[in-house]
Amino acid sequence: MAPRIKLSASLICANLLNLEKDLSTLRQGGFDYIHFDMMDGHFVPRIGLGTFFLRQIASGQHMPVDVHLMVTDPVRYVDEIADAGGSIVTFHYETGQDIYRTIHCIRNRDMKAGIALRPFTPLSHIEPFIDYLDIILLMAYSPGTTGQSPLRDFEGRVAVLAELLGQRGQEHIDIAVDGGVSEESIPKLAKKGANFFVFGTSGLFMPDRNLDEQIDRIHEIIKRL
Ligand code: S6P
Ligand code: MG
Repeated sequence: MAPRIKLSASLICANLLNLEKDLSTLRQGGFDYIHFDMMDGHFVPRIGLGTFFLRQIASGQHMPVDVHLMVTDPVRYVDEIADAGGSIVTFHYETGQDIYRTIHCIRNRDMKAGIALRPFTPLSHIEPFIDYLDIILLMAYSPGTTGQSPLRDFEGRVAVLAELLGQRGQEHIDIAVDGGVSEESIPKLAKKGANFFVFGTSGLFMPDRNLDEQIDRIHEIIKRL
């Protein structure tokens, strides 16, 4: 059976000055996760959120934290993330590191493990690892930034992955989409099989919209799926 819809809010897109209030609003508004983008300035050019910050966010007990590792050497950070209270860790296939070992390290620390993919990495590359994954995260555009245009026919890519999981009898694995998730894109992505939505500047943290109202809009859309 396909997993239920899950909502994750990308912390890097939030207004840090309103953080305490906004995290409570997200939790009360039924968000499932805080999406925590870690960037090392090497796998992607920017430097992003780190584990000191993760510990504070995770111990605030607002929501579980889904950590998206955009770093060259994921294994190096797994213990720190576990100690800091992370719940899900996705790392990029394109790191070229030992994928199976990385998954094993994450699961060994009782966290859920996922592979993330850049927009043009062939889905066939992750086939050997599917049976060991809890989640697969598809990036709609190159990782490391926010507010970019999604890949043309990103929905088509989601459909191919959903079909692949179906063929393998692994429909329970979450299909996460990250980048450009909006009121307009959710129905199209969900129809093709995405169930885990990472929200950033396109659909949640919007300067001209009130967060509570935007969460209500998201729920309205999800109700109609
Ligand atoms: C991108 C990062 C994402 C973004 C978020 C942006 O490098 O992994 O998690 O924070 O997806 O969303 P949006 O709506 O601004 O494209
Ligand atoms: Mg991300």
